Amino acid sequence: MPPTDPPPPWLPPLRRLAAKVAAARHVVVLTGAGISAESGLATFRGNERDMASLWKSFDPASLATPEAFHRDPETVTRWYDWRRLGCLAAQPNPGHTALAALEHHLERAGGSLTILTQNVDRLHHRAGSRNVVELHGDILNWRCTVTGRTLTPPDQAFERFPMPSPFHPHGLLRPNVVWFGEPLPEEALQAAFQAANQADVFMSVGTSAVVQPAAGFLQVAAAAGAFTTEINPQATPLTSTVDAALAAPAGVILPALMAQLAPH
Ligand code: BJW
Repeated sequence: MPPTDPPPPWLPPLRRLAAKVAAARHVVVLTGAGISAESGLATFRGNERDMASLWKSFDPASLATPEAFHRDPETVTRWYDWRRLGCLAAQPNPGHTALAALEHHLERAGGSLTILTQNVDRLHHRAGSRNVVELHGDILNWRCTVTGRTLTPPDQAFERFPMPSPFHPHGLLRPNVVWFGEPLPEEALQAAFQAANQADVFMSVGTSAVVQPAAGFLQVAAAAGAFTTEINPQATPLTSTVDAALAAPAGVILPALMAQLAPH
């Protein structure tokens, strides 16, 4: 008999998670930049060795705030337009696809999957997920700073920086994202609290869990009795609090979870 590799350390917690998901009615997944890292999009604070973290070259406080936009709209607009084009060029990866499959799997059994995403890249939608709550908005649509009306810019780069708004003579276009110090969209916030309170299983996937209020939803779910889990190669403030921590990439664990639930 040829020697076999030892099972990965995440297999026992994965089996526990699969058993909980199989028995669950409502599953909620909070996602962060890490789930899109395997699509080639840089994270904000991750310390991946093979890709530049967005925040390594730019201080977040200097770009992701309304004050930064008002102080230097050209730099902020250029940075977001560059990222917008990167998101359009990226493709969903096996982690996104597995979550879309999990939604179908749970719905066929009368249950539900809700994705609470901090990501603005729309890759969950493009993978086929339907029940997606965008906590921090999206980068593909932009809105007028005066009227709030949104539009979808063309697939190529903006030609002028910053973009004047077509909706108001004194307005600028800004990305339809949530910056530090801005409130999350009320509808998204309410949907997130409701989903977290009803969750039987809550998974935190690919987020450093340092940005509030998103990072707090896992505790809301735990207080309401949910089984909690984290999928992240690196430890976060949530790691020691969850029922099962799986220290591996989302693109490995989520397809493996689907394989446990629906083996072919
Ligand atoms: C992998 C992987 C692989 C890699 N597989 N994993 C309470 C206490 C303290 C402060 C606050 C508080 N409440 C509010 C605040 C202030 C602030 C805040 O949280 N600050 C903290 C940083 C201290 N929060 C806010 O300001 C929020 N607004 C608010 O609360 O408003 C209240 C209000 C009410 C009424 C009136 C006015 C105000 C808004 C937060 C907005 C966040 N915006 C950003 C930018 C969005 C636009 C853009 O994309 O540019 O959102 S910041 C940035 O961080 C972005 C992300 O969504 C967010 C979270 O980052 P994420 O996704 O976790 O990424 P990383 O890079 O941090 O982590 C990646 C992880 O993936 C790593 O752990 C890797 O290990 C892992 N990983 N490969 C799995 N293959």
